[in-house]
Amino acid sequence: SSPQSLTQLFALDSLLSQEEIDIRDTVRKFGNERIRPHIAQWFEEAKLPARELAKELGQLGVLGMHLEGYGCAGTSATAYGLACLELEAVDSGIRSLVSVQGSLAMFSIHHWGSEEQKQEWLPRMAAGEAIGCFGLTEPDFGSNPAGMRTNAKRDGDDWILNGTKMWITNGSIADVAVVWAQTDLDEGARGIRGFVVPTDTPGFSAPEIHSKMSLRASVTSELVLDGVRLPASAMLSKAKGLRGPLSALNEARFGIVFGAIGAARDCLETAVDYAQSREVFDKPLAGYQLTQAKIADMALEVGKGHLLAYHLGRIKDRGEIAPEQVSLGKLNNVREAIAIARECRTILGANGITLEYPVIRHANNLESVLTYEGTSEVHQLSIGRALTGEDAFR
Ligand code: TGC
Ligand code: FAD
Repeated sequence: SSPQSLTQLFALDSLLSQEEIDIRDTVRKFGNERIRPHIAQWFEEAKLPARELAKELGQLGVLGMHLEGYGCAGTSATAYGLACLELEAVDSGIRSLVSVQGSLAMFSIHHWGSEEQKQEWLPRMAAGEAIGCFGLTEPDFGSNPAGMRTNAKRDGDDWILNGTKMWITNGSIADVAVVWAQTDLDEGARGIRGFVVPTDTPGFSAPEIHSKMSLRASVTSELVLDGVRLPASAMLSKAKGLRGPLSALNEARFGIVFGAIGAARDCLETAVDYAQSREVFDKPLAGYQLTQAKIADMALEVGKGHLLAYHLGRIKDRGEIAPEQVSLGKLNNVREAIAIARECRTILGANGITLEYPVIRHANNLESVLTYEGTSEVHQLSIGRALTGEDAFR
């Protein structure tokens, strides 16, 4: 009988509106036509034409697409998730570019910034004419940002920032950095505040991190803040304490719930296609029960991952999503995606280790996705805390 797609098998489109399907299809077409033909080369050479791509992604309308006003499209959260899914089906690095721009940098300015900050940055960022980055992690503080050492001290009305941020996506290509720093405005982590830092400010530099074996089609950098002087107006005055950056993380993590499933789908489609044409012991690999068991089990997880993402999308669209619910999606979908990528690699045999197929690229990328935006252990602890009432982080 003729094979069905996973979307047909799970009747996934019946859960989406026509508008959501149209947005999904538009982003899929862009990904397949504009990015897919080049992505293996960009990954191999670790070179992403990010400035050019940002403008095209801006024209596509996906930068800050779920934000209202200031040139943003104002779509549903589910539509934003679907865009992430289609972009990550091509490469996690492209989804990262969009996540960091829209959900971390733009969201922080949109949610916590002054009217002047919004007017100055958001329209250009939505158009992809200005690129943003988000500096929370430090060399010694990743999972526990409360311990950050980067600090902002008053000098008259100005702020002087000193410190180092690490593993910052888009850092070296950014026009603006949202930097989180400890101040003496309050005690401990409650004193953490956000600053909007134009990257041409004296004292700011962003050396690129090289030799990554994962997310090679993505720019990752260190941010060095050496006496960066900013006016009082540079602070994100509405964000107080860790709630500021963690609220932005909820947005980006939500996109990853969808995105990771895109990478898994691409691996599964590649493996099914390969198994149908590859002959072993005189018949197609797809005709063996062991292969079909792998395919069926992976299809279950990809299908369930979609259902979980769509469900969380609906909860978020009602404005009711809790951080631990985002943790459920991020933990499950990234963990399953990485397992699927590895299983698909076995189906491709030796061909699976080359960049001729997307599978090993997705598998390697997903190692970063498992770690960033809260490691799987952080999300386990967040779910554990929600279910037991006990905080096991410390
Ligand atoms: P805790 O005491 O639990 O909370 C401190 C304050 O924050 C509030 N809060 C949240 N608010 C919004 N969303 C959340 N998810 C929140 N979680 C906590 C909380 O209510 C409290 O507010 P207030 O007003 O009472 O002060 O904080 P904690 O120090 O115990 O930390 C909790 C923990 C470990 C979960 C948190 O630190 C964490 O999530 N750590 C992981 C760090 C992380 O995910 N970093 C990601 C950096 S960005 C990145 O990776 C980009 S990758 C590129 C891409 O996205 O593509
Ligand atoms: P650590 O926090 O040192 O964790 C090491 C291990 O210890 C992990 O397995 C972790 O789960 C475990 N662990 C930690 N705490 C506990 C605990 N309480 N109990 C049990 N186990 C625990 N950050 C940004 O701010 N902005 C960005 O744009 C950004 N982009 C990134 C891009 C890439 C490609 C990568 C790889 C990272 C990026 N990050 C970014 C950083 C990322 O968020 C951190 O790497 C992540 O939060 C984990 O921090 P860490 O690497 O310091 O690991």
